[in-house]
Amino acid sequence: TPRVFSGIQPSGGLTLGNYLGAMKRFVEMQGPEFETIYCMVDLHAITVWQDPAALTRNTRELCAGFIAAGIDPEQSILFNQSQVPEHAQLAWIFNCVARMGWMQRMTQWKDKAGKNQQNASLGLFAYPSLMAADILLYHATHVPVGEDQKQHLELTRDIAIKFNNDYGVDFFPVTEPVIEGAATRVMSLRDGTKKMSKSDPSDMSRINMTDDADTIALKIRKARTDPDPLPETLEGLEDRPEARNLVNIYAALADLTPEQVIAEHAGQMFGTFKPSLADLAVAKLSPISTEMARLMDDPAEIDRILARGAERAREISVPVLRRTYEIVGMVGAV
Ligand code: AQP
Repeated sequence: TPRVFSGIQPSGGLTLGNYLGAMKRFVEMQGPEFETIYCMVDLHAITVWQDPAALTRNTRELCAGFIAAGIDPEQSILFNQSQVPEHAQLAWIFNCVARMGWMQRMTQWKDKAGKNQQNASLGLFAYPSLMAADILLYHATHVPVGEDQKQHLELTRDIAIKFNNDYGVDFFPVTEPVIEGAATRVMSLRDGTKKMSKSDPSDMSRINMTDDADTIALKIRKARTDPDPLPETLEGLEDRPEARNLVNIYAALADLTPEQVIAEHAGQMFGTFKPSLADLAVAKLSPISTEMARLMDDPAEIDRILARGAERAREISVPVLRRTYEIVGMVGAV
């Protein structure tokens, strides 16, 4: 069976962007067709400063989020990255395969490092190399992600190809990004040109998976829009990024296409559309947040689930790393 791998950073609370762009897709891919492996990528999170206590709490809360959204830790392998040391070990090998120029071209690096690149962490620069290790350690072929991760996945392919060429092997597979659904790029509620993000300083820019019903409704009501009604066709949303974003969110939550949403709501003003969207969002998200809160009452159980997940992950990662070391020529690898 083909293998799916993906991860989410415990760098803050989960957002609606993470849910629609990634987690909802993870749940949909869980089934007999794929072996599914999902990871809290704490090593990625610390590429920018994380308060230690917050990192611990966010990692457990993210695990609760996975389970509450529908990931079954028996069926999928669900674990925390730093508990499987092979990720960091393979990343080092890939740091020696990848080229500086490849990393320099990454838009996430440019965005997150900002103007003062000299002051960004070395880890932030090497982020895509660790991500390649995450994926290739499991020989995963399918990687569900939001649109923003497409470039990193292309780099994962480049690393796999270069490793195979350099060492004359056919060891690492070429991975396929799975970027599907109506909301592969959920935008900020305050600015339709910026993606919704955990680390945006404005809490009004995002919907958090832990927001209560009133907060969700308030954020949607206050979301930036334009004064025009919803158009008759999707083309009418070109150059209206905020309107397009709300339609996409509606579609993804309702499991419809944006075309279907437009067909149902054509001609509506946002004063009418926004309350429908808020009701839909609350109906879909509050069962998840209620379940997250319940799971968070028992952190010891979450830690047990993560420990068991790490054990299962290592059944795959240990032999792959050993074989990699052997290919590279490291003494003691066999
Ligand atoms: N706005 C988004 N729309 C669609 N998908 C999104 N993802 C993130 N934001 C959106 C997808 O969620 C997965 C996990 O993302 P991540 O936590 O690893 O990192 P990120 O992309 O950097 O997410 P954030 O929320 O913006 O975190 P910070 O602020 O810490 O950088 C990925 O599949 C991503 O595509």
